[in-house]
Amino acid sequence: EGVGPQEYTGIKLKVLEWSREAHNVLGSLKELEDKNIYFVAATLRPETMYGQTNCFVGVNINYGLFNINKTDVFVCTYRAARNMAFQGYSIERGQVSQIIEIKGETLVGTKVNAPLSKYEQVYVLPMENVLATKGTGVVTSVPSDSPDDYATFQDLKKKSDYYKIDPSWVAYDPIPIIQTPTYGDLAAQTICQQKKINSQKDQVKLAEAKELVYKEGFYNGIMLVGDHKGKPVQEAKPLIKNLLISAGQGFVYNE
Ligand code: A2H
Repeated sequence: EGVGPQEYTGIKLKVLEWSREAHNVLGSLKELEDKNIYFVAATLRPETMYGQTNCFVGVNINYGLFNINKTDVFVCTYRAARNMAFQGYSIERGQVSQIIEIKGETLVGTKVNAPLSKYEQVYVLPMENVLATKGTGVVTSVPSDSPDDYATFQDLKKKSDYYKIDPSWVAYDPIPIIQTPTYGDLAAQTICQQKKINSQKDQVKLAEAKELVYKEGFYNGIMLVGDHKGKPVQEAKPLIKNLLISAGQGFVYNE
C-alpha cells in the first residue's frame, strides 16, 4: 500500500440479468423495482475500459446492495459504500443505506454492461486474489493489459468445471486497445507467455509482470481505439476518465 490517498475511477457496470442464484435472493425485493443497479469497480487505468471482457468478484467476500440516490443502487463492499457516503455518493451524507448483503459466489454469472467495451454484455466471474480491503472489492477485467486479469481469465477458460462457471461466460477474446513497443498490442498476454505465468496463483511472477506492463503502457503506450485513438496513454488517460464521468458511467473514488 502506498502512502496517502489513492485516487481511483469508479466504473459503473449495469446489471442486465442476475445469475440464477442471485435472482433467487434478489428477484422479489420491492426495493429494487425500477432501480438501475451497478457493480462498481475501482480502477487506476480508466483508458483501458475499452478492453473489458468481464468483471471479477471474490467468492468468499461479502458484498452489499446500497442505495446511492433515488434511482441508483451500487453493488460493492460495505467498506467502500461507507467511504462513498463521505464522498457524495449516498442518500444522506455519511450514512450507508444497505438493502441486503450477498456473498460473492451468489453474484457469479450475472450479466452486466461494461462501459466502453466492444462487448455489449459480459459476465461477473470469480477471482481468487480480490482483496476485500481495497477499492470496492469489484475488479473490472482487462486481459489485454492486466496480467492478473489475463492469468485469471485463462484459468477460468481452462478449468470452467472447477470454477463452476458456464464456458459461454468466458467465450471472449482479449481486445487489442493499446500498442506498446516492447510487448505489442496485447501486452499482458505477451508478458504472461514470456514469463510462463500459468495461473493466477503465480503471484511472484505476476507482481513483476504487472509492474513492467504498467510502466510500458503508461510511458510508451498508444491508444488503438476510441475517441482518443492515436494519442499516447499518458495524454488519453485523463481525457477518457472525464469522458466516463460526463457520460455518468464513472466517478472519482478516493481511499
Ligand atoms: B486495475 P492498487 Cl488494465 N483486489 O484496473 C485486487 N485488485 C484490485 C482490487 C481489489 N479489491 N481493486 C482494484 N484492483 C485492481 C485495470 C488495470 C489495473 C489494468 C492494469 C493494471 C491494473 C483493469 N483491471 O492495476 O493496489 C484494479 O485493476 C495494476 C496496479 O490500488 C486496479 O486498477 O495500486 C488496481 O488493482 C489497483 O491497485
